[in-house]
Amino acid sequence: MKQSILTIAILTVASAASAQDHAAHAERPQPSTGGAAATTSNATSNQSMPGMDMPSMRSNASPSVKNESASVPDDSAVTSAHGHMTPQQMNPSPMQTNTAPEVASDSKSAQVMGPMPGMKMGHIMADMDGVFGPYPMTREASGTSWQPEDTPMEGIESMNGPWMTMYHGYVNVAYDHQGGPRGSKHTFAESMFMAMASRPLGNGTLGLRAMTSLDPTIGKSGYPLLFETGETANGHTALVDRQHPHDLLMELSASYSYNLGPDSSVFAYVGLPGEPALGPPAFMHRMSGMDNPEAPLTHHWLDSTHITFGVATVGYVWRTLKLEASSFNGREPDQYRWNIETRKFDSASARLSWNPTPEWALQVSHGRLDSPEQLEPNVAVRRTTASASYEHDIAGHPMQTTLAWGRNRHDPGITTNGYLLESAMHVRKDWTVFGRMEKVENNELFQEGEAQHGQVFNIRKLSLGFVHDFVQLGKVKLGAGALVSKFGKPTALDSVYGASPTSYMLFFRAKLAM
Ligand SMILES: [Cu+2]
Repeated sequence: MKQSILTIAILTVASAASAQDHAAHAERPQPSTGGAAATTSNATSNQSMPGMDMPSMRSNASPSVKNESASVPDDSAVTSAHGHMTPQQMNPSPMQTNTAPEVASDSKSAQVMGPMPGMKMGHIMADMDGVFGPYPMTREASGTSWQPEDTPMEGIESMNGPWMTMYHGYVNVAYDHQGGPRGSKHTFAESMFMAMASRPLGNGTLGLRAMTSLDPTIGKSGYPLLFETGETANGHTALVDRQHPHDLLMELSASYSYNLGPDSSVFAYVGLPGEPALGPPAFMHRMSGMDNPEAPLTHHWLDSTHITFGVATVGYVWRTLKLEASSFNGREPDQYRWNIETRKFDSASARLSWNPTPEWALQVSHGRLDSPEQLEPNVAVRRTTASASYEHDIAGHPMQTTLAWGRNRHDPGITTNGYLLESAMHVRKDWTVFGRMEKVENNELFQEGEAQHGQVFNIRKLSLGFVHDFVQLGKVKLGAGALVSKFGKPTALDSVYGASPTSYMLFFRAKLAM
């Protein structure tokens, strides 16, 4: 465990150091959007959840061009404080990268090319305005959360009249082996499919989003995952050492943002289900975590509210800051995974987000979940989270690291903390390596009636893995990957979990890609 922690620490420090190298950053590989088969490491790994505002389209053709233009003055346009262009300043040829990626790597020649009507939008998207305000849409992640703007994008995008649509999705077929006496084996498929649409409306942007999952096919008790707890399979006993499946419907939401000025907006977001303003972006939507097919142990300390059945959020954006508040149904989904649940809005949260530079996304948030657990309806949870995500390149390879802390204060009851450090790096075109280190104070490892029920145990977990996308068929990339996990725990648990259990997963992945 110590060696592994050292490895991750070295990796993080090395990447932070290398990110200081601005030259390397500017040489980030260009997104190539010329056709289904033309993909780059930049284009393959991330899922932002953008919407797009055509009239505020900015001139730069890609995130990397954007970075270059900071040092190469662009006399064709006067950009605003955070790099946006007004509609009048908009370069008439934003489509050029779609046909000539090699030309697009030279921002000057890109700017003199003519428009290519009818071309796919491709990674122009990366420079569109967000759904919730006038900032780069690459800042937007799950729900109304923010990620670093420099996060590379992927997804299948297109324009239909004033509507911009975007699709993301994947299916992981995994063989899961959790070690030790409490472990077990299971083969299952987990999946997510998301469709987004947005259009300008008045002085703002209308956004719609739908997200579904075929996770209910895994079965009510989900898949084996040592030390994972939360939710229930039968309505009587808690799920322990298993990750619950997600519901068929993970999000059905609508939003409207109104621009108050060139760099500020107000917005409203409603979802059934949806994600309240609490925590960092959900694990399957942040680049640092999305390639890992396992749910984090910290899920119920950080981002478990991402599939809330009933939420309304209002927010205010000013430049790099966002302040938002949500009212929502705090109850976690029940064991019936195919339906929509409704319940009164009994919970509330607030979040302050700050993206000081394109590399960083910071947030602090607090919420009161009135009665989150079906099995403990009289217990409320006050959840506090803080997180920092850092996006950077190492010699042209995008890497994202997230550090997060969450605290659940049970009322009545005890207070527990969860910590997460995770990184993912695209080491080569179509290769991703990832690592996740967590520590949680878990008091739910034993069922009612068992001697150690309610006791708090310090659990640590380290996972390392990779995924390789080995072929692309049309808009579907096929990949294969593996990860292995080791655990740290008090010796008091040795008789239950074994002295040193090892878990691993082997998985095939199909995902939508440009
Ligand atoms: Cu979840």
